[in-house]
Amino acid sequence: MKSDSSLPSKDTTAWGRRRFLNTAALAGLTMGAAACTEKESGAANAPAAAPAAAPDAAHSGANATHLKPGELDTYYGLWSGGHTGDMRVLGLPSGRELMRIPCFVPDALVGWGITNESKKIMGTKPDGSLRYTVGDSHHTHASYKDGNYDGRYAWINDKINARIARIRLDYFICDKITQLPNVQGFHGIFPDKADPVDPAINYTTRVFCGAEFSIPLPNAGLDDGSKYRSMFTCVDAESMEVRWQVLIDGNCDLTATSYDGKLAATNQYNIEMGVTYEDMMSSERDACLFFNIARIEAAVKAGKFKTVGTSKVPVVDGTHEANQDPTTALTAYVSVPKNPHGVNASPDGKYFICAGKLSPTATVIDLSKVLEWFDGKLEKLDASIVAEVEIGLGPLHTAFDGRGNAYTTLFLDSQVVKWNVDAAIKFHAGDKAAKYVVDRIDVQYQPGHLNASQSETKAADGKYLAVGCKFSKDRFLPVGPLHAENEQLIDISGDKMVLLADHPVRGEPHDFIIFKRELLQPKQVYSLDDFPLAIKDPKESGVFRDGKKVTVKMTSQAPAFSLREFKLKKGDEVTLILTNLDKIEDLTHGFAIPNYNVNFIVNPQETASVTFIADQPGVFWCYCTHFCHALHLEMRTRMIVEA
Ligand code: K7E
Ligand code: CUA
Ligand code: CA
Repeated sequence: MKSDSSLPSKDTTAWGRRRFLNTAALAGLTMGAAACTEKESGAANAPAAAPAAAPDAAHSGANATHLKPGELDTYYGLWSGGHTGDMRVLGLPSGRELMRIPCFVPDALVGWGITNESKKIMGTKPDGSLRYTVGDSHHTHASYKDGNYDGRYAWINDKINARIARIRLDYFICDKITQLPNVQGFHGIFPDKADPVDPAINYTTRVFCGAEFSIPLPNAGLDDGSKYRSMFTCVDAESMEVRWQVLIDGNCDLTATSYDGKLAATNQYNIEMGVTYEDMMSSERDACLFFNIARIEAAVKAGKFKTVGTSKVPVVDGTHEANQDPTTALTAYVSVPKNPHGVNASPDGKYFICAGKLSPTATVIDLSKVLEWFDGKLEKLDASIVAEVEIGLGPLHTAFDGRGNAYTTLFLDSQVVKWNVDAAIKFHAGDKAAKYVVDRIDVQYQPGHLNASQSETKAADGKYLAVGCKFSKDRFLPVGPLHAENEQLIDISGDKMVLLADHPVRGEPHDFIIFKRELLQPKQVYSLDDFPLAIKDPKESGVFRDGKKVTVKMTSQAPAFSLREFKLKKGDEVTLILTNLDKIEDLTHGFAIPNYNVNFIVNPQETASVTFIADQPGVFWCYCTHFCHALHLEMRTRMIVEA
């Protein structure tokens, strides 16, 4: 057993608290059935030995976080927003939140879920109201070209309603949302990085989605849990239509893709296909399930699929039974220890790494060997496992520095462990002198996701590592029972990890990516032509009546709307279209209608519209809600609804 007892142990208060948390977490989360308990771990597993970073050690890393006023960050971070169902844009290393891009849940600042344009993207019921107003976003990843981000798109999942949203990274807006058919608990998401067949397509054209929960197919309320199934879904990156699905044994969780486009994978924690947590952890090993993308698409092309329920999406058979012959198999189930969590692709393109969660291990799978198996040249699929090493308690997610080191969160240990992949492979191969654990750092507390700058690209640069801690406990001023979570930034440029900063974050921190700012070229002013309803000249403004249907056309130019008032009749169905004719960067106007539940913004050269029934007679001062001018408060128009 690997031991890194060379690292100093210090019985600080933080250390004591960590022990307490571990015991509680183990008791509460795994009912003592995890591979080991805290007590045993000291003897049986790599001991968690690093002292907490002393407060005075903060900011002493080579990479500072503090930016002077006016200084710009050097990295963008795209963060999944958790329950607010949005994507957060951060500047790093400062950790400043720059933007929230609403996707799945209405947003009162921009009028997301209020304007007709955003409602169309979010999806409505027949009566025009929003189909969903809750979301739970976990994972976000961006489009690739040549193994690095190309700044076109990012995608984000909604676990509650199985929706995938696409963000345009030129305007930082959500432009499409697709609900996946016949799945629940859509969790992992990852774009491909190349086409498996056509080498000219060295960029993202597919997005893979893993469904965590199994359900009856079709979902007709079957109670027999053994018949529930889960599927792996491929969405077209451009059209956002669902291309195909794979029926599998077990479930999906996180998702990873290879740099050559040939393989995608999902970790599976429920190969038992259990419906209770005891069932789900009854097996000592679960799996990392690989998908042979070229073969799946050939099968779809050859018509070797069925459909489920009312969905027309082709579903191919990826079950064990149908994929016994490696040379025709669409899927390959590599065995990994008990209830693994994240699966991450190393930046050298060689490995997928599964974190053990209920096993204190990380499993390194050699992708070239998985491909050999698909070619019929590797007898045992599990021979693709080139390392399975103990790293600490509750491993969840892994990031990379581009120098051969992996960084894995240890949920139960409240640590990040830095380990060397090559040394782990050597150790696994029998070289017991190979020291693969390089460093450990305490984090505060119970970390889930982590990611390093450029970690999931070929250009991993090993500078910053951010960690999403699920608990903040004593790190911030108390604000009642609901605590902020704690996102921490760590300098990984040297041999030792150095904690740089704590940032409170509204729940629930999950996945994020960090990349160089040069990779994005955001546009700051829209083009009028982007909007079919644009009112290009203030002279086109007015009230246009067609029976009870009324269209109000208006423009904004600081500090005035083009209409000083507009008259409606009670009961009119009103569509109000507003174009912001201001062309200046940062000159946004808002439009609120009192008592009508309307508020939205129009950015420079943007057009937005709202539709409502003028059901309350009276005078309503519609006003600009976005400070735009010295006469911002005077920027109003009267909506007069005649009884
Ligand atoms: Cu990506 Cu948080 Cu949904 Cu792991 S999950 S922590
Ligand atoms: Cu326009 Cu304030
Ligand atoms: Ca299991």
